[in-house]
Amino acid sequence: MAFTVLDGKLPLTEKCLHYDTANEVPWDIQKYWHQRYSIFQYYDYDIRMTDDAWFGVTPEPVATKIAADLAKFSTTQSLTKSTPKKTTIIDLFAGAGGNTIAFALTNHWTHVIGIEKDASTLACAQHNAEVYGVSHLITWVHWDCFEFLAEFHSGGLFDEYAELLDVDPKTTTLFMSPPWGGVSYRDHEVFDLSQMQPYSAQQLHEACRPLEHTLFLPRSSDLNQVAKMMSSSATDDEKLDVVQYCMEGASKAMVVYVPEDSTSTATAAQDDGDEDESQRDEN
Ligand code: MGP
Repeated sequence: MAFTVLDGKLPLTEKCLHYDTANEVPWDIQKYWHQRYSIFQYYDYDIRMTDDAWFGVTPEPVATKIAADLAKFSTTQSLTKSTPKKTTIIDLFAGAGGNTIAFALTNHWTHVIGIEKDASTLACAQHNAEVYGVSHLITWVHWDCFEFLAEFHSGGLFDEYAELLDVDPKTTTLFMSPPWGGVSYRDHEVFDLSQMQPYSAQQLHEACRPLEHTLFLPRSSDLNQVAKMMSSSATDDEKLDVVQYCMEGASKAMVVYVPEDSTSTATAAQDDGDEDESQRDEN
């Protein structure tokens, strides 16, 4: 697949849909369509989604809270330790744009980059960013994020796109909201992260290392696996921030904030009583 930093908009395709009424909506998306204003509050302003994107898009209140938390982390350096402050954020699975738009809306980042390999989904994201008035703040890359990361780590990527993609890995934080392999995670009390499809959590983590990165995972993900997986990304006396993001009293996802570096053993901490630190109810 060719690497393209977009200087303009991809055309909307027949897959970039906006459903006005319930009877237009495929049965397996009905539940999400009924939550459409929690997903995008400006849904009625012609928000576009592919049918696949409905399953994985981050609801706006959650995306907004994560964006605020990442902006805060980048200034307090609780995530970045003594490494340079982060000024660029890359959303590696941009999807229909929920998280990327939220990052842009913070007005915190010098660069917000959204990567998406499916052209129709990316066209939706670009269109949705226009609806939210932030398209001028986002650089879109039409590419596979693993290929992007391999090039990014090697440092050789950007000559061709120096103007559009002027970013330094040292001041970049990565965000991944990957596909989880459908909704079967709900069948398990504790979700085995090695079973995530098509990419295991370990594979995602390895692709991002050694850069600071954030993983958006199923709410029931196995914390022991998280701790083990991250054992080389934090020192013994550090704790990882692992946050349950909630709406209407129920968790939507578990988010793991992984610091830069890869040295010794980490402790995955999930405080269950402290509103500020772990259990955040968005509504
Ligand atoms: P859900 O699995 O439909 O559970 O999505 P929900 O809404 O609690 O439904 P219920 O039937 O359990 O009440 C929960 C959230 O998980 C969604 O809002 C998405 O943000 C996120 N999500 C779900 N899936 C299947 C994916 C996925 O494949 N990838 C990503 N990144 N997020 C997902």
